[in-house]
Amino acid sequence: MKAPALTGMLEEIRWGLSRPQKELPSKYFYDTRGSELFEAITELPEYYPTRTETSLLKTPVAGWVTEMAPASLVELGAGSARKTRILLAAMGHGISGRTRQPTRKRTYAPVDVAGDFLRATAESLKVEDPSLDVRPQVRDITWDLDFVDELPAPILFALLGSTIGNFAGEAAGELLSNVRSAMGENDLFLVGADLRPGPGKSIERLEAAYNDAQGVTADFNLNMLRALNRDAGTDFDLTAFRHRAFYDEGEGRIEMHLVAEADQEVQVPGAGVVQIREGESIRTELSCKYDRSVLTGLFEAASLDMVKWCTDADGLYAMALVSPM
Ligand code: SAH
Ligand code: AVI
Repeated sequence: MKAPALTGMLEEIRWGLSRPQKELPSKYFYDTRGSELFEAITELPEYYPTRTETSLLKTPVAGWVTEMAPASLVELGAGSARKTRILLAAMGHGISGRTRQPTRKRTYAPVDVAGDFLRATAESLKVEDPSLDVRPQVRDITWDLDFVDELPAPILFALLGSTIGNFAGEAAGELLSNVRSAMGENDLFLVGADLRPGPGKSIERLEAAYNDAQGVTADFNLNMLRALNRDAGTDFDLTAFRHRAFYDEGEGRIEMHLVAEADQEVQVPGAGVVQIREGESIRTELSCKYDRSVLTGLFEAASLDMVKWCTDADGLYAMALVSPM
């Protein structure tokens, strides 16, 4: 198992660093330290998406879920599954009054590339609720989701935290189509999405969420180089790069980069030395922002129909529930 994974990783790194705009896949942020840094980001005053999504999950999304009464929840890119507790509780209604125990058997299949972090998440959920059947899947969410055939139906699929935004252009469509292929006719899919600037959301507020005053996002960004040095055998000098994040209004997305502060030579196993000039950057993440019509178009292209939609009062963030067409 290990060798093909490393080969795939090195191929992605070599390909990304050979592009005119050097890039690295954002999934490599999430080793255990990266997953912990992301958790710290979600608590920053500037990072509004997690707080806003939590509030929308409580109202109205929990009501949608209770109405659907899914038997299983498949969460793509689950991370710590902190907000997921709201969905699991909504799946358990009715709760039997005396014992407060959920009356229905529920299965939860969190999917994530961050294996150790995912297993820890699964363990703590089992301790919190021994009646929950937890089946963690350590895998890339763009791979075939055939494991869902084993799960009790109907299934609610969920992609929270605006993780859809980290799949830009065709990749977003491919991810949605991948989920669509795994869905049965009574299944539903819940997607959280960060919105584009508007009357209640300035570009400054959006950019601040990726340039926090404490520098946690900068550490998260640089941590990718540490993870690659350890797991892929590269020798990036972490002290020679600085964090940069900005909103591209034309593309409707945040871009995160690591900018070289001096000329660099980086060893990439199998590709020799990669030269990076002073001032040149490696793009480590795209975080696409949406509006209702762009999202509807993406869903329709994947044969998904939007059945519910909500945003907070300021128009920061949206949740969409979609069904197979
Ligand atoms: N859903 C959580 C975590 C979001 S962070 C929340 O809303 O707060 C994004 C998560 O997706 C991380 O846990 C990361 O490890 C995972 N992830 C990113 N790319 C992935 C991929 N291609 N396949 C599987 N998991 C991925
Ligand atoms: C997980 N993902 C949706 C986050 C985002 O906002 O794009 C990752 C992140 N990058 C920087 N801060 C948070």
